[in-house]
Amino acid sequence: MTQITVVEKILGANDRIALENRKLFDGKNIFTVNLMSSPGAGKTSFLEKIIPPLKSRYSIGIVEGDIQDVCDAERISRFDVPVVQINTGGACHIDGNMVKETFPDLPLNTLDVLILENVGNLVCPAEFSIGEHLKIMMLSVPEGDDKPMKYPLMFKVSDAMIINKVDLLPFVSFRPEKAKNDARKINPGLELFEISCKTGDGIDVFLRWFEEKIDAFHATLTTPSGT
Ligand SMILES: Nc1nc2c(ncn2[C@@H]2O[C@H](COP(=O)(O)OP(=O)(O)OP(=O)(O)O)[C@@H](O)[C@H]2O)c(=O)[nH]1
Ligand SMILES: [Mg+2]
Repeated sequence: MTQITVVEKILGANDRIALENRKLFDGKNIFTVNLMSSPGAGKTSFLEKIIPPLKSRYSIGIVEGDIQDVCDAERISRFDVPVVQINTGGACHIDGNMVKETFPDLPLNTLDVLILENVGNLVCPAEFSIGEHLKIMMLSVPEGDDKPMKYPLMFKVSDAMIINKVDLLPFVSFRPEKAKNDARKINPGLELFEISCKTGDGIDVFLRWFEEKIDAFHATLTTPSGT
């Protein structure tokens, strides 16, 4: 019982900070995305694919979350966009407070879109909101098509599931239809995409959907009734 009380308090504190973050993002018209997956599913590779086309339309910022090291932030910095690295020092997820601590290092007054690459983990990041508008989770083909049924919370809380590394389908026994059907059983509203960061397949379809989301968000907040 004692342990359950502690967990509830931690989540409550995080929810309060996430709400403050959300108010700040809304006030500054920054569409914010939490990108989650197991380690190595291809989150940074995906960002490397989508940043160049997005950059031509929007002012983009990236927050990289890792237990340690700055190698993902270095990969992103090649694209000449603002990037901040969070090192959790052992924690398996990014929480609202860690995101808040990046604000002094981000050009918040000019950003249109902020994307946070969470720590590679299919469990803990699903439990912590950071104040984001959209949660996107990535499942890569080598991980297996049983993941939605084994790690349901991640699929339940996400707005979109991206199946990555479809170029590897001929070499592994991953059934995309099974993964998609199981994920939709958990979350009927889940948007589904299939991509390969290696070949670029499916990236354009994702970008069309994503840009609609960004534009709809900015339209809402810039109309008089939305202010
Ligand atoms: N074949 C293939 N390999 C890919 C694809 N996407 C990423 N990879 C490879 O998968 C490995 C991990 O990719 P990353 O982008 O670093 O994955 P990540 O999710 O950012 O990893 P963490 O930040 O450590 O959780 C790298 O060797 C990539 O080159 C893909 O679509 N197809
Ligand atoms: Mg990465």
